[in-house]
Amino acid sequence: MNETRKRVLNALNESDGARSGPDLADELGVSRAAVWKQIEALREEGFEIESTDTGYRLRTVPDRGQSALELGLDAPFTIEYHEEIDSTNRRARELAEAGESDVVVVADTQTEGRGRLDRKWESPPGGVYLSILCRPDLSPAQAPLYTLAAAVATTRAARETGTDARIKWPNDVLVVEEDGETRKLAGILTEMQGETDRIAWIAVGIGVNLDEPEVEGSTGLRSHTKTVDSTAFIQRILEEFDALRSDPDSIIPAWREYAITIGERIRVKTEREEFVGQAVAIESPGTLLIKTVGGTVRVNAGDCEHLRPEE
Ligand code: BT5
Repeated sequence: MNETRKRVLNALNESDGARSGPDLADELGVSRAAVWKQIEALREEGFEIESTDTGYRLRTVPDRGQSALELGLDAPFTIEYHEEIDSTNRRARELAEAGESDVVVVADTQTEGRGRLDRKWESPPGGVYLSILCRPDLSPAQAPLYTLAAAVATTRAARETGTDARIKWPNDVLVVEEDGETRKLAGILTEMQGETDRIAWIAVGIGVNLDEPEVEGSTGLRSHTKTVDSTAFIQRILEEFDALRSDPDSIIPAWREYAITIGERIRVKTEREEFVGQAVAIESPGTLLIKTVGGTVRVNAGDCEHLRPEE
């Protein structure tokens, strides 16, 4: 958000009464015209700002949008908001190539939402689609940690709304229904550009269903909880993600807390191989250990299917 706009909005938001234009201009060290311009811009974004005899008063905040997302966000990200975009990950890559960092691209709907391996991510309007672009001081081999961090952050934010969200290795956030079936609530797609010993940039894409999409085996947050404030929900994901990235040692223990994969009989398909066995552990940076008849194998990436014990 424009820095002056952000400060005008914060000042209005923190004030109990109305704030006069000259007063705001003095406090922020900008011209009255600049304050007025930002008030108009905020109104265009959907903020209801009343003009009274004593000045401006903030009445309501819009449900979505860049300023609403940045207001009160306790994480050092700039938001780029789109009502519609092809893919937030595609846009994050473009921003990365332009040298940006710590930007989150958020969209209300995507026309070409992507899953892993060129799969499609259904992105109807009113869902949560975001990509966090950052430049961590990590080696490319440690990148999976960020996927796990995103899964933990999403799971925690979903659990705060009252949904019993869990994680399936490596990147699915699921809800275990009463009949024992699992349904996919969110997916994560991490893309990056690596140098030999350091990540140049990483874009962590997170898609969360609010309403249930027309995809078999999927669910939405609103099927489990009556009201979801999508702006607050996105902010909680970003705040949790930021806390986890600043303490990378906390990521794997947090992931284990919510994971349903460990101890399960699973089938994992990697690009070239397929393993069936029992998931016994996860190791940094996200390697799954599977006990198979031929011995214990370690896999870093793949599609994981939970099997019934007798299969
Ligand atoms: C994922 O892939 O789960 C990663 C999804 C990442 C989406 C986000 S949205 C913001 C950012 N921008 C993007 O363009 N992408 C990211 P994967 O594990 O490959 O799962 C894909 C499979 O999930 C599909 O083949 C479908 O079977 C299923 N699926 C598609 N849309 C879904 C949805 N909305 N909800 C649940 N399942 C879905």
